[in-house]
Amino acid sequence: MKKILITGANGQIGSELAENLGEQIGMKNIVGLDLRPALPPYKHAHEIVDVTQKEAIRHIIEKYEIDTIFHLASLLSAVGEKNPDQAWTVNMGGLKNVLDLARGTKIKVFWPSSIAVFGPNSPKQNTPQNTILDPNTMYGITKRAGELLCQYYFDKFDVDVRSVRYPGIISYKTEPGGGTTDYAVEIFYEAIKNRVYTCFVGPETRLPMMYMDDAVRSAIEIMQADREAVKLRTSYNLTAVSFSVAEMAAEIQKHMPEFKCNYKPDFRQEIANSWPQDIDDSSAREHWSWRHKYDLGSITQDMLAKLEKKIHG
Ligand code: VAH
Repeated sequence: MKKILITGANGQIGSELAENLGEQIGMKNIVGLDLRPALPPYKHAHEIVDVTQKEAIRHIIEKYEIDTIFHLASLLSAVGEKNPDQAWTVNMGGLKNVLDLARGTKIKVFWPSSIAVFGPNSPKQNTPQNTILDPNTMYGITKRAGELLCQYYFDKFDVDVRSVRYPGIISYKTEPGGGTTDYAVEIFYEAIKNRVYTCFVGPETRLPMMYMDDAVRSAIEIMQADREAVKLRTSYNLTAVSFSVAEMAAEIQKHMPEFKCNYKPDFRQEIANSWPQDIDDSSAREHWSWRHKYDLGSITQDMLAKLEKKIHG
């Protein structure tokens, strides 16, 4: 990976991936791409491009001699349910553009799928790599269709595209943008700001989660794995730890006894109910040695410490 393009560079994952990769290979070798101007502080090149415009992406690839693309630009689950047509256009059109541009080149592609590919009839516990996949959100449908597109481009055109099914991702640097798992970030911000949070899903809602440090490392590690080690070319189940909102609140109260979590479920409860409660990611652990580092305790400790500094200086 010498010259890296990150689409969705302003997003929750993109902004931290750019920083982490820039530290590894030099910021001069990182190009961010997004619909909006770069968010300060940034030190890499940044281009304002709509990923549904293939020729505009081609121009950036040629301009910077890109050899690796982390294609993160996407509408997430909650915002996708409010804008299903746009979710299809951006999520599927953007991915196909990137895969087409990689075709016939040596460009390697990383693309994040999601546990949203599972649906109401997928097993909820220890969800296996291969099982019923009946997503009932537009976001989940685009992620499952995207996985099949990645397999097709690998089989038919030898595009070296690699993918993981991310769980909910928790981070403090960039606020999340319209996902069902946003509650797992908002709860920390509200604990620091107001000592109280009203959660949009119920207390027993339990989903697979991952700290951003683990998420960024997983993307880099799968891209650095030997080609033969990446045996699955749809997408790998990936997780760190599962917990309920009530368990999160209790963990925060160990640091902040006065914290209170209230509950007012909205449309996102139904989305969360359709997803697994915990994931079997043994294929990722066996094929390319995936290992998570953060659990609920260390996530909570780091989030509260970092947000205290971010919010109160
Ligand atoms: C979302 N954060 O909530 C994303 C993720 C598993 C959830 O794909 O839409």
